[in-house]
Amino acid sequence: MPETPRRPAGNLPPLSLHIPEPCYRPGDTPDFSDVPVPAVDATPRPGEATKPDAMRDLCYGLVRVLDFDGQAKGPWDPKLAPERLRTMLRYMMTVRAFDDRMFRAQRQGKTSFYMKSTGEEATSVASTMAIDRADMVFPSYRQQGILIARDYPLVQMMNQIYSNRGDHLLGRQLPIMYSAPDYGFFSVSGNLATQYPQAVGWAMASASKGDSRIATTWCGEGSSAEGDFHSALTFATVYNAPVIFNVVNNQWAISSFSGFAGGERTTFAARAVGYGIAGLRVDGNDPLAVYAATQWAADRARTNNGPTLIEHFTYRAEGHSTSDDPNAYRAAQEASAWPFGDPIMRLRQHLETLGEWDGERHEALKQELDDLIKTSQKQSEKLGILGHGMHQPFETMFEDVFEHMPWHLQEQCEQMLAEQRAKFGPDWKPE
Ligand SMILES: Cc1ncc(C[n+]2csc(CCOP(=O)(O)OP(=O)(O)O)c2C)c(N)n1
Repeated sequence: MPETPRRPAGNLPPLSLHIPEPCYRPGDTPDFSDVPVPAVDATPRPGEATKPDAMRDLCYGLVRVLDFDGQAKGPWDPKLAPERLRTMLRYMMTVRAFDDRMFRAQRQGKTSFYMKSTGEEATSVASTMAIDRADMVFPSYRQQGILIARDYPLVQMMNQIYSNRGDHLLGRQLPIMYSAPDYGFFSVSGNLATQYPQAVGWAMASASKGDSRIATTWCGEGSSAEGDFHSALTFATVYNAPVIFNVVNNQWAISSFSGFAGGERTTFAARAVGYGIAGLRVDGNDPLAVYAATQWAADRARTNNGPTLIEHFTYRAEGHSTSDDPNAYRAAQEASAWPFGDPIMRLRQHLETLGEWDGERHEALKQELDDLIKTSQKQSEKLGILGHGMHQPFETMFEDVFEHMPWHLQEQCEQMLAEQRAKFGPDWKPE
């Protein structure tokens, strides 16, 4: 066999790897002027049954509705009534007030952990308002806005955060990893992206039963590099599962910027192209755009036209969690320099532009919500906070896993009780 002629190795450059590096580090002045900001009416709205390959451009554009003067424009305007817009604003402001209060509670030592969603309130609240209450949601850990938009009791959220006597998860989940089956909210998992295949499985079951409910799921752009993300998309496209995949691209995965998940090469919405799934890229700080895109995807799923991947282009305005200090790895002014502003301020401005809101009402609502959160917190703290003894009774940690407690758990339970009696006296009894 004649050998295929090859370029002499001596003429080739040495192989090298590209190591992504964020544009700005602490001390730098961020400049986002190169982030494309398409006009509000520049992105067409295809019909909900459009084939994925006929709408690829939407993976590279940006669905927008609100311009920076607070006007709603273009084909994606969902034309919501002012009352509905005010409800959306109230939920988003509740999330922010809740986050601020619980962050402080962690700093005061009342809980071990908290995660804020500051700047991302629109992505969870507006999309929850665009689906049905009966639809099933498989969230990540930064979607407290879903529970709040489904009117989940704030005191119960706090009980979970404090792992106190009122925590119906019995202190077994990390704070903020809620589970609310009655609210169509699947248990939050600490293992990134596991909720993606679970959502697809649920959606497939819903379809195979001939039901009308759809599933939605969430992860960050960093988690889109997980294997689970990709197997979920494969199953969804193969079986045309009625599911909406939300990728919240908040630019950072703890201290890794989006480039480490592939963000330098293409958009996260474009992940959909390879799977033959519809993809939409949305301004995640524009609550009306988030609402409109979700409504589009929900209609598509409900009419058997298949799954949709929505990239919410946004910015994580604060630390990853209470265990993180973003000043160690990113420029301090990034959040304020973000070209798409703050989602709450944008909705407020829109309502004011419509003549349906004003500064006085805004301040009154803020005060009302702060009071509500404070009252809820007081109520929850009566049932205990971290380290004040009112946690779940110890022995419950051995219960509810097996129908009949196996011998080795019984043995461990007895050992624990013996240790408690040795410490507190022979009369000590579990409460
Ligand atoms: C399988 C797995 N790998 C790593 C981690 C540690 N971890 C927790 S959150 C996180 C960052 C995720 O970032 P992203 O998906 O962008 O979501 P965001 O926190 O920005 O909302 C990492 C690496 C984990 N919990 N699970």
